[in-house]
Amino acid sequence: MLNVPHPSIGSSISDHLPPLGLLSIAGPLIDAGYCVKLIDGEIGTRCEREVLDRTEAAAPDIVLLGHCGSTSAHPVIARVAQSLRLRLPDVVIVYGGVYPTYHWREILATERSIDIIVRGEGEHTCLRVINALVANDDLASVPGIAYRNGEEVVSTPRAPLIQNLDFYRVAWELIDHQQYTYWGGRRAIGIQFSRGCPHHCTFCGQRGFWTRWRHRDPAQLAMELARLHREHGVEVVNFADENPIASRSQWKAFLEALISQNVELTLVASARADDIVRDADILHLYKRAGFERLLLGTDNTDEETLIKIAKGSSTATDRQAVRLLRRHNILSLATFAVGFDVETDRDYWRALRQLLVLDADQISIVYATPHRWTSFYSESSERRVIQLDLRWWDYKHQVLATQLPTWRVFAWVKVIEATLQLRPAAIRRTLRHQDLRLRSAMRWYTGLGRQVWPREIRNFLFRERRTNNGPTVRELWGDPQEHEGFAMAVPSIKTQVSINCKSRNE
Ligand code: B12
Ligand code: SF4
Repeated sequence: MLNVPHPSIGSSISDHLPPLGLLSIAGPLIDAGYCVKLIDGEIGTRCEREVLDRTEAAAPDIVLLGHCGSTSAHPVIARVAQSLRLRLPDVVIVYGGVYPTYHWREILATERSIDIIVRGEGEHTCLRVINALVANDDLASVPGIAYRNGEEVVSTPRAPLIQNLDFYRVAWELIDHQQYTYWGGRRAIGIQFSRGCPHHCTFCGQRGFWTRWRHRDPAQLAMELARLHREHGVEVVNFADENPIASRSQWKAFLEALISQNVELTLVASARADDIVRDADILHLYKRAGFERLLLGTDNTDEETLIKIAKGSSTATDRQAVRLLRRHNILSLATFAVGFDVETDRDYWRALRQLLVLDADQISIVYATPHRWTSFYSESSERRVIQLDLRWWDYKHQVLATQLPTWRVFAWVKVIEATLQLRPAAIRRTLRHQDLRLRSAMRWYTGLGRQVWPREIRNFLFRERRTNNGPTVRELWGDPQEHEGFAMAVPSIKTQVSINCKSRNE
C-alpha cells in the first residue's frame, strides 16, 4: 500500500495522521492471509523517488494506491503509477478513494498504468478484487469496480455498502504509532464512529460517497480507543466522520462508554451546529470524554445562501452552538466557504462582521469546489474555471471565477482570517485561556497559521497558475454526475448477512 506525499501546504508543515483509508482496507486483507506492507510517503522526507525506491525494493505483486486528499492527490498518484509501471512492469495497480470512485471513466481511459479502480468503500470490494486476481477469476464477478478489458473500460454494478461497521478492523499493526501526531506533536490517530450523513447540503461530496449514515457499536469503539491509548500511547483521536453525532442516543452511549474506560484522551471531531444545540444538556459528557474542539461546518453567514445550499441550519443556531461549547470549555472551529455565489465586496464585508459576531475560537476559510457528483456542480456548470491544475482543487484554492478578480477574493480571505485570528478575544484565549489544554491548542493552531500564511501568499503570487479565460465547469468535466452520487447500493439485510459470512470464510 502506498500513501503518496500530498502537495498541500498542511502536508508539508504539520503533524500527520495515519492513512486511515488504506489501513481500513488492509485489515480484511491481512485477516484473509495476505502479506501487506504500508509505505507512507507522507512521513519523513516526503520524496517521491524514495517512495518509488522503497516500493520497488518490496517487490510487490499488487500495489494499492489511494489518498485522503483525493482529487488534489490525483496528479501525484497518476505520476507515481506511471513510474511504478516502468519499474515494475508486471505489478497490478489498484486505485481507490473518493475521486476515482466518480472519475473512473476518465482515469482508466487516460492513465494506462492504473489497472483497477475500486468504487466506494474499499474493505469488502478490495478483498474480492485481490481474491479474484489470485484465483485468476473474471473481474466481472466483483461488484463495485471498474477496469480495463483490452481497450475497453468496463464497470461492474455498485457494491453493497457495509452495514456492520464493526465487521472489519483497521490494521493498526502496520504503523509505528510514534510517527503519527496531531494537535501539536501528540501521538494521534483518526478513527470513524460513523460513515455518511443524513443531510443534503448541495456542495457536499461526502454524503453520497458513504450513501447512508451508519455507526459502529459505541462500546466496541470505546474499548478500541482505550486499548490504543493503553497499548500504544495514543493521546489524540481525530474523528474522521462527516457527522458522528447524527444520532443523539448512539453518541451519548459512546461518550458514556468512553468515560467509563477512564482513559485520558483528547478528542476532536466535526459536527453540525444544530446537533450541538440539540445536545445542550449532555455537552458535559463531551467534555468528560475528552473533547477539546468541535469543527462546525457553518459554511456561510448569509441566510439566503444557507437556504440555497440546503444547509438546514441558521446563523442564530451557529452562534448558539459556539456559546454552548464555550460554556463547556470546548473550542469551536468554524469553517466558512467563499465562492458559492456571485459575491461582491459588500458580501465579504458583511461576512466578516457576521463572523466577528459568531465569535468562534478558530476559523478556517475554504473555497466552494464543484465536484461532479454533487448538485452544486449542476448549479455552477456554466461558471468559468480559473484553476486547471487538480493539485489545487483542495478547497484551499479558488477554482471558480467570481465577479471579483481573484486577487481581491484572496485579499478578502486573508483580511477576514487576520481580523478574526488577531482580534483581542482570540489573542486573549491564545495567551491566557484558563484551561491549559485549550490554551496550548489555541497556540498550536495560531502557530500553524503563522507557518501556512506566508506560504499561501507566496504560492498565490508566484507558484499557482490561473487562467483568465478558462472553460466552464461543464466544458472541463462534462455533464453532471449527480445520478451516480450514491457510490454504493443499499442491500437488503439478507444479502448483507451472506456478504459478511462469505468474507469471514474467505
Ligand atoms: C480526517 C480527514 C483529514 C485529516 C487526516 C488525513 C489522513 N492522513 O488520514 C487531515 C485534516 C490531515 C486532512 C487533510 C486533507 N484533506 Co481530508 N479529510 C478527512 C476526512 C474527514 C476523513 C478521512 C478518512 O480517514 N476517512 C475514513 C476512511 C476509512 O475513508 P477513505 O479514506 O475514504 O477510505 C475508504 C474508501 O475511500 C476506500 N479507499 C480509500 N483509499 C483506497 C485505496 C484503495 C487501493 C482502495 C481499494 C480503496 C480505497 O476504502 C476506504 C475504506 O472504505 C475526509 C472526509 C471523510 N469523511 O472521509 C476528508 C477528505 C478526504 N479530505 C479532503 C481534503 C480535500 C483534504 C486536504 C487536501 C485539505 C487541504 N487542503 O489541506 C488535505 C490533504 C492532505 C493530507 N495529507 O491528507 C477531502 C477530499 C475531497 C475530494 N473529493 O477530493 C475530503 C473528502 C473532505 C471533503 N470536504 O470532502 N483530512
Ligand atoms: S452536514 Fe456536512 S457532511 Fe452532512 S451533507 Fe452537509 S456538508 Fe455534508
